[in-house]
Amino acid sequence: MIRLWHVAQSRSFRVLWALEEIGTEYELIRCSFFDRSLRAPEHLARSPAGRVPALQDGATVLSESGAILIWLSETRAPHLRVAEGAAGRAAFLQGLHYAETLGAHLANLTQHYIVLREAAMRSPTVMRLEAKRLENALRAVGPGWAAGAFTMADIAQGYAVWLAQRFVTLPEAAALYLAACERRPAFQRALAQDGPPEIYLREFYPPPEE
Ligand SMILES: N[C@@H](CCC(=O)N[C@@H](CS)C(=O)NCC(=O)O)C(=O)O
Repeated sequence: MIRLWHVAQSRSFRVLWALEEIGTEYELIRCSFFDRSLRAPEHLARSPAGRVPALQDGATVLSESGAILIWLSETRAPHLRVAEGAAGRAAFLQGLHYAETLGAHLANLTQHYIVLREAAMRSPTVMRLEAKRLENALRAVGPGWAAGAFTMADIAQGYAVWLAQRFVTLPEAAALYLAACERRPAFQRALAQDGPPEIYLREFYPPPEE
């Protein structure tokens, strides 16, 4: 049985969505960023940095969302990956890892808007810069799937685009891409499982004025 440690709206949504795409049984363990449970020794044994996602699959434990997506595709869902040597492999790898280019900006914006609660701690310059850089990076996404057909690369990227809409106006191709992700029944099932939001409580976080 697969067990997934998850915080609503976080990167563990990628894994939740992937599990719904695969249609396999799993146990969802909902956690919170705000109750120190991710710093408990038993969670640190699963995730050395005290983060989510963490996944247990039999004797295997993983705590990197990209690695988990690949693991799940290799063990259960070959249709959600592009195998080594197959056409589209480079685009698959590019899409999977490009999600981290988007993710770096999203992490910085999340630090500024959510984690740094007092205005004096934040840098309006960095907030504007990160929003601009995110918007520019999003121009490389969509409207089609990263590797031609839908794969784990789209789960990695799709989550980033879904989150990005809280910080920037999506470029047209990225907006079409997100709409295609949202039309997937597995995405909707994952959303229904996600749990009450506790990180992003606003629909949109505008950049500070100059
Ligand atoms: N590279 C990791 C990053 C995991 C990560 O940073 N997760 C965040 C949620 S999006 C987290 O658990 N943060 C809690 C913390 O930093 O204390 C992945 O992609 O899985």
